[in-house]
Amino acid sequence: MHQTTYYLCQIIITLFFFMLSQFLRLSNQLAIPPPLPILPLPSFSQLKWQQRELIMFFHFGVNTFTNREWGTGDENPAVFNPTSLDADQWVETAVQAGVSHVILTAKHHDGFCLWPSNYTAHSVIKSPWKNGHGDVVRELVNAAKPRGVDVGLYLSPWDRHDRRYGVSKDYNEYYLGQLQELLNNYGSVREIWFDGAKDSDTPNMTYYFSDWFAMVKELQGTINIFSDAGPDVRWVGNEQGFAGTTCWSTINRTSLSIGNSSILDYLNTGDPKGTDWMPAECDVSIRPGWFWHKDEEPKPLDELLQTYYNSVGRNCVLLLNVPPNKKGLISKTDVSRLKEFRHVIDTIFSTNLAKNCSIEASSRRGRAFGAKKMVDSDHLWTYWAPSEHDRGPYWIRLNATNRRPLKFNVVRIQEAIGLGQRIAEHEIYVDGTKIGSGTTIGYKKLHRLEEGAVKGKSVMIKITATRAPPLISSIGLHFDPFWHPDRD
Ligand code: FUL
Repeated sequence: MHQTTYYLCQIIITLFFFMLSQFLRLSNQLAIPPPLPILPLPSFSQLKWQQRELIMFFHFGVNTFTNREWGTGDENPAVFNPTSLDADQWVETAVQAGVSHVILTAKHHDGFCLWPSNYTAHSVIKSPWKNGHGDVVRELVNAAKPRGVDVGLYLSPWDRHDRRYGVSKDYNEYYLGQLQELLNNYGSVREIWFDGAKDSDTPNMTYYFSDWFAMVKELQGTINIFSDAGPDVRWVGNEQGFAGTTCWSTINRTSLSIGNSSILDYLNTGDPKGTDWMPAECDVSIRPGWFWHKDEEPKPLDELLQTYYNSVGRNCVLLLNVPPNKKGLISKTDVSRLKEFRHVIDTIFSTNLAKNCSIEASSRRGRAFGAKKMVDSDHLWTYWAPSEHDRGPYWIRLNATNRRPLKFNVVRIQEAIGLGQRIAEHEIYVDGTKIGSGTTIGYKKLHRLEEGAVKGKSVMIKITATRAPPLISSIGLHFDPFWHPDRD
């Protein structure tokens, strides 16, 4: 062969191999895309809502001054006269409790409006507070905004004052007018609460829910509508603040209606076959009543903490009511109980023993979906995913990396719910012994271990039933010093 041709061949061959190796390197570097979602999925606003975990409710109105829970509607607006209302103090209390969203009863069943509505005189306009120039909704919004706290409003459908109640068209016009006032004039409103309560001798009323919901979505693009039947957030089915041990964020909306007591269990557990994403909100009061009463005290810390486990720890958001008192302030006892509450939650969850463990899993989808993703700081969009060939049971194992055993009494598991809720059954083993089991996980599952503190060198979570391959975004092993199972 001619020497020049020989060199040319050499160059071409070298170039070929060089390009091949570059191609292989590049194709190796390309990330494997995320797995397909399993429908239904949360909306942007539902995801944001879920991540808040804790929302604060403010029940405030004429009942605060009359010592009632349900006003009659005949109250004289003059009774509403807080001596030193300070919405800054309410919001500050919320912030210190780690809350980024508060909801106010703009109107409760008594019909008294905390804002100067144009469509009724039964409001702050007739109150001596600020000589009739006050507006509690405005004060709350003004206090919340600069602190980055979002606002929601409760507008009771049942109205015991207004004479239009019982005349469907007239009342629905009135109600829609009030919705427009609240959703047009106070900036961004993140949740609207449609309560289903009314007593049995109330006149029959057809609420035009479709009109209400359409109007709400038109006026506030990022709002979540709460009611017994959603459409964005569903009631959990009780007012003690607990979800079912099985709790799906999915449900069939067509099986739901507002004020229907036969669906309480369904609301409590959701439905793995549900075609609608509609997570549950657990409403409960820090005190026995929803409104402030001078003879009531905040509940003990233990009870609040158990409520947290039974709501946030069961894939829900806890809507904790903290009622302002007659002065228009959150009472000192409640402020300090909330501080304790936040302190214990932070104490329990600030240390995660899983972070110091080595982690293995039954398989992985690719490097971007490795087991380590379960102990990074992102609790939603980075996650472990098994290989497509893994048919389960899926498992994850945490091994202590030094000689000391792990000591914990809480196991936290979180699914990457942005791609749907998947897990239906799981088990927990320590050094080969089964120490717990459960059903759904969802955004967050907290297992407070029945036996109390457990010590071991290896913890395995086995996922035994799923709607689709599991995607786990976070795992935690925690120690809860306030958990004394023997005491109960
Ligand atoms: C219930 C109402 O009747 C209570 O007064 C309270 O507002 C609670 C949150 O919802 O249905």
